[in-house]
Amino acid sequence: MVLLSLVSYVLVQTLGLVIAFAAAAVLLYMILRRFHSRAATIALCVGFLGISIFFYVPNGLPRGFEYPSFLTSYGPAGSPGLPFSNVIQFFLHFGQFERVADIARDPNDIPPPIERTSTTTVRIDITAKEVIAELAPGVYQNYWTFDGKVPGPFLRVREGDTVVVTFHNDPTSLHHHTIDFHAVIGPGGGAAVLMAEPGETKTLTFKALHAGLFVYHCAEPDAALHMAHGQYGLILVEPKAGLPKVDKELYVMQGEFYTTGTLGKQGLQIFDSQAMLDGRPQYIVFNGRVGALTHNMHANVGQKVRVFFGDGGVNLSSSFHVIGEIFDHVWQEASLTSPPLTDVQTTLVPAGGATVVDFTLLEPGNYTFVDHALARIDRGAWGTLQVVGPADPSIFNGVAQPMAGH
Ligand SMILES: [Cu+2]
Repeated sequence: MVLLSLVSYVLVQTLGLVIAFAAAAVLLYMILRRFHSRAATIALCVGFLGISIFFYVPNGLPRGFEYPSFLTSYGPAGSPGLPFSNVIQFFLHFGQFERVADIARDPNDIPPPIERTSTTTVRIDITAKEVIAELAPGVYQNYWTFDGKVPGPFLRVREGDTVVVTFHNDPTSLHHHTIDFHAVIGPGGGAAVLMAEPGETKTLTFKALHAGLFVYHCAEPDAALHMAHGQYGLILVEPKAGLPKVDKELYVMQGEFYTTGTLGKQGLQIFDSQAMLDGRPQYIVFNGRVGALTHNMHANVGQKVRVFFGDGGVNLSSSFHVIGEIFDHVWQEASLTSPPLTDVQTTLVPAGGATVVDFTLLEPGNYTFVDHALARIDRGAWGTLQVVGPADPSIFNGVAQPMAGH
């Protein structure tokens, strides 16, 4: 069904226009023939076709085949377009991609805080996998993932630890993949070492020298192209003294998806490289898809909540805000060795960056996480923390009206 919708989309976009122009040309020929000689009619029809092609090729054809192998790139390597042979490969191997029922990483899927007081060797196993999943109801995306979810797994180590990463590129992948850890000091953040062909396994050992919350992402050229398919995650390097205790931790990452179909267009989507270069995503979401965080974030009045928030981009910075809350602490740009800011409403998170915030829940109700460039909530960038417990009228009192998302 999904494949059929894609095929019909391409046919309608590309062949539909050709057929329409051809039919118009035939009609034109029949009309002109009544008034002109054969030679004059043919000359007029050729002129008509020439004008049609002149307008159609730059507008219709690139949209129809959208997979732009033709894009120019001045980047250091690769192109944001994909080789046209990938289209054929994709259809030939369409059956081998795993259909993931829910691409969203559970925001509660975080390893517990580190209790040990000494350094150790931590072993991490990650698999790059290309899958098909829903980006929004009825809208399907070919995701490139770490461990089959977006974002990739939340990794947690302690400052000074030695980290051994074993990276597999699943045999069903069509592309090379790798990982650039922003927590690594060394060429490419390890990307050159971990570069793996489909079916290959690579290993990297690094020392986590700096505490902080770091983004990791695929850096296989073109890196933006891979990140715009969902390949990013966070690695927390806890400071030696640890972080102040909280009652609940949540893992949220913002990301963009560039589809040729406009917002809400059903079926399997073709990636729009030109929109990515232009920085015009159709979807801006938390944890991989529209609606990923609407039902799975719960807490109680009196609890202190920490959010590890990262921005996978690939183009946009995020103005992270929780509606109805004030951040008690913001470790700005996820620097855990600097003192946190206090009493912050909205914090700016750069593409390829992160933040750590905590806040205290004083009133029951729904608290909506947003990118406060608020038009982006219409593209999917929101989630809801549901808080239960006793109300305190001395802090907040009034008759609440029903309000979606609040
Ligand atoms: Cu990749």
